Amino acid sequence: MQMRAARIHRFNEPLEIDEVPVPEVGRNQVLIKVAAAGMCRSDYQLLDGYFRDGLPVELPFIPGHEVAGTIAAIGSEVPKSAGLSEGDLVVVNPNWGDGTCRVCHEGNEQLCRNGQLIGFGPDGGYAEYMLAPYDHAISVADQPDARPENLAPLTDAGVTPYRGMKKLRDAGKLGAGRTGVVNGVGGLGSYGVQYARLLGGGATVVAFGRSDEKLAVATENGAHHTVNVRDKSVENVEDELEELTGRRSVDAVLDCAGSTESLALAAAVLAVEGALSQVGLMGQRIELPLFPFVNGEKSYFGSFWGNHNDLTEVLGLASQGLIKHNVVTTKLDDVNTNLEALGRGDIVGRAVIVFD
Ligand code: FEH
Ligand code: ZN
Repeated sequence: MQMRAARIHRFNEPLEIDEVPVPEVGRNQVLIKVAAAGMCRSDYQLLDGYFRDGLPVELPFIPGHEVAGTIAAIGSEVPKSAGLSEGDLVVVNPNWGDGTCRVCHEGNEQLCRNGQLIGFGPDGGYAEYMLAPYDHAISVADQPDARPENLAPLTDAGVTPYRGMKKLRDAGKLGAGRTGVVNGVGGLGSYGVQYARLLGGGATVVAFGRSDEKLAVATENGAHHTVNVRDKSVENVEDELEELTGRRSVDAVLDCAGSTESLALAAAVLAVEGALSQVGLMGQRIELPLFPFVNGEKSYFGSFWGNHNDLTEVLGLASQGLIKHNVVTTKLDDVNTNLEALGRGDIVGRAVIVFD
């Protein structure tokens, strides 16, 4: 059987929509009929060569690491105890560790140095079918009303800021009387704002962004205040913060952009004992002012994607109706137009490819 798949053949060139064989399910795998595949800025960066050294891939291959779909076939050695049946709606936990190292044993497969990330080597979800190890298919068959286009982005855009926000919460940087900023309100940040409210323990939530349209979404998602930081000096932003919150500094920042500018601003507005949790990955380097970080006992957390438990927690919140989805559906044929828009930062919310 053949399927349609958008594949990267060469860096910096449009993806090609090819007819390729549907992959055969291996003994410990499930074959998933993809219903929805989220489009991430990392896919644009994958194409432009950002990950060429860190995550070398063999071309051609199929990107797409945010996947929801139904089980089309189950491998011969998948145990009954996995509870998977053909036709079940599942999401794919996209990080496949080797299962043997310390971080895998801790449950942090996304940090495994011998691991694989779907859509960054193993073929991903920009196709009608894809394979996944059976223990990375998380059934949502108990949520029959859940829509695949809402579920798929939860596996990255949804879970990545969740893990980053948990680091701030667990470090005691949120809570009543404190201010938390979500810096960058694109695909990840629009969920980030919601977690600042859900996990913030009453913290005041401020969204920093560079587009009024995206900031309006942040307000709908629960931000108490927004600051459009485009072309503003640190002093201008501090003035606005003071007007909005009564303070010129903040206690926690979840940086969902990762650009040189976003990091510089985050570091500049961080109060004594503040913490910066970094999930965005636009730039190349982290530059933090050393003395203020040392004598103000400020913390920096790198936070990468999410583990199985983070993802099931996010799915749990979504099933209780506690997460708002900001999704723009699209079709496989429009993949290149959407990738270009992602590169320009023009997508409000998450673009998700849906299949019939
Ligand atoms: C995926 C692979 C490599 C770097 C970053 C990403 C993100 O999309 C995950 O947050
Ligand atoms: Zn991603």
